[in-house]
Amino acid sequence: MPSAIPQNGSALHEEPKPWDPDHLRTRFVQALSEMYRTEVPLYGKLVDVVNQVDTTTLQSRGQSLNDLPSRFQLERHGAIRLGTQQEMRMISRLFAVMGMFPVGYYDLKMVGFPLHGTAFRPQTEESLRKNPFRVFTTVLRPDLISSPEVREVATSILSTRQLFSSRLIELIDQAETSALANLTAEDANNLITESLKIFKWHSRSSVPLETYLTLKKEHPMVADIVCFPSAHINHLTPRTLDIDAVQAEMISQGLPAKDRIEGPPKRKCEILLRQTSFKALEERVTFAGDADHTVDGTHTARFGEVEQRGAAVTRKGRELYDALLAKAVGRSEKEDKDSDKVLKEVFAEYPDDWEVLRKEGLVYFRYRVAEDKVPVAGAHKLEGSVHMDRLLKEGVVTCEPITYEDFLPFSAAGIFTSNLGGEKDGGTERKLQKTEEESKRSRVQLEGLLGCKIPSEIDLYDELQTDSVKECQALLGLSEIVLGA
Ligand code: OOG
Ligand code: NI
Repeated sequence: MPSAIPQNGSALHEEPKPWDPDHLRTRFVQALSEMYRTEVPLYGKLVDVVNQVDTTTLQSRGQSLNDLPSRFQLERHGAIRLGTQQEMRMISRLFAVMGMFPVGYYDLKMVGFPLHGTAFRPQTEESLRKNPFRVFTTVLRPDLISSPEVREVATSILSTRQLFSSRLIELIDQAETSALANLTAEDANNLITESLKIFKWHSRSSVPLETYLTLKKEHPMVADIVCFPSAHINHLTPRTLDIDAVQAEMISQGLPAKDRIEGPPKRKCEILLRQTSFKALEERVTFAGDADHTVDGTHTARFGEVEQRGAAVTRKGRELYDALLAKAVGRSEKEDKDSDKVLKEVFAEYPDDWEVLRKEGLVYFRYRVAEDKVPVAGAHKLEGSVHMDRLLKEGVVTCEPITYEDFLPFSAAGIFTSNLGGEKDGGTERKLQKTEEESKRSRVQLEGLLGCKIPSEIDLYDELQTDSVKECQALLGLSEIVLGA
């Protein structure tokens, strides 16, 4: 069985067109990462730690960074928090130009935040292979602001904010309506430059300190969203091969690391997503004062994160993950024991062998006809309906786990919470309650804001797996390949 570590799939391709969405996305991430490194030098240090850890990890396997697929080294995610439906609509139009579309709904109300969440990301296998960059995007839910006065203040400030320059809007309009071939390389450059303005940090708040403090008292996220002229990127997250080593290294180099790694415990067969971060910095901000005066203050929002990605799990696999996580959270609260120890104990129940995970239908796999096996399929006396297990056993087909491209709401809440400023990890209650009806209503609300349906991430993985089985079927000339029992 393969490991979750991607194999080198380098493909030679021609010079990309300036308006190719995958190419634009890659240019955008590179520019964003450079900007954020300048704004938050500690993020640059984190990237260096990740490179150092990955190099050592690869050396121990007799490999080097060049052996990783190109997507791995480009790989990042970022996060932004928006204020209004108009902002959400415009960002989804911009991200679409870069080949990123909303996937998955994250009900953050369930974990104590007045926000809807989704991830804008590429959806096709090819786009993901080129560059899987994704943006965890949240939008304020004014209906969840408990004080009517605060709600009024927040919505009125946001109603006049203009995140998108007129040049950017013009370019998005053009990209949507005209043939992309008519857009020049210079237009593409402008799109990147104008986009960066949305995500740039402003150390000058657009409101007086008093307003900031009122909003912050309601919820620190409300202040972060409402009080600034941009939707500053609040973190960027490189992917690593060994998150435990990065966590240890952050601590030994004196970075203000989060107390613990979110997600499943360390396993042989990595699943889903494990994340940690260095905590948000307290930064100097000036607030509007009387007449020409400004007032000094601080704001805590921006941090650096790191992630280790494993395999995408099926619905059954996700249910097991959620159930074990809930059990671990319950037990560590009751027993007041080291929560990582409890997590490890509880997760012993989650199979940790690729073949078992596959046979039990817990993880999604990408199936492929072994390169040298296409012409000899006949020699294997394969016809009609054949079970996948046989094809794998005879080496006619190979498989590898599909990488998880998304996020986890409970982990996200842990990341949010440790970056609110001044609180310990887990300072805000993180409940794992099942309120499916309510979540469904919230999802529909966000779909209304976006003006489109949000596909479930699990359906997309299911489709990728099914398509790969169909591809094998066609190549081998079989009428059916049976998966599962
Ligand atoms: C987003 C936090 C969630 C993740 O990786 O789970 C997140 C935010 O702080 O805005 O980025
Ligand atoms: Ni993140």
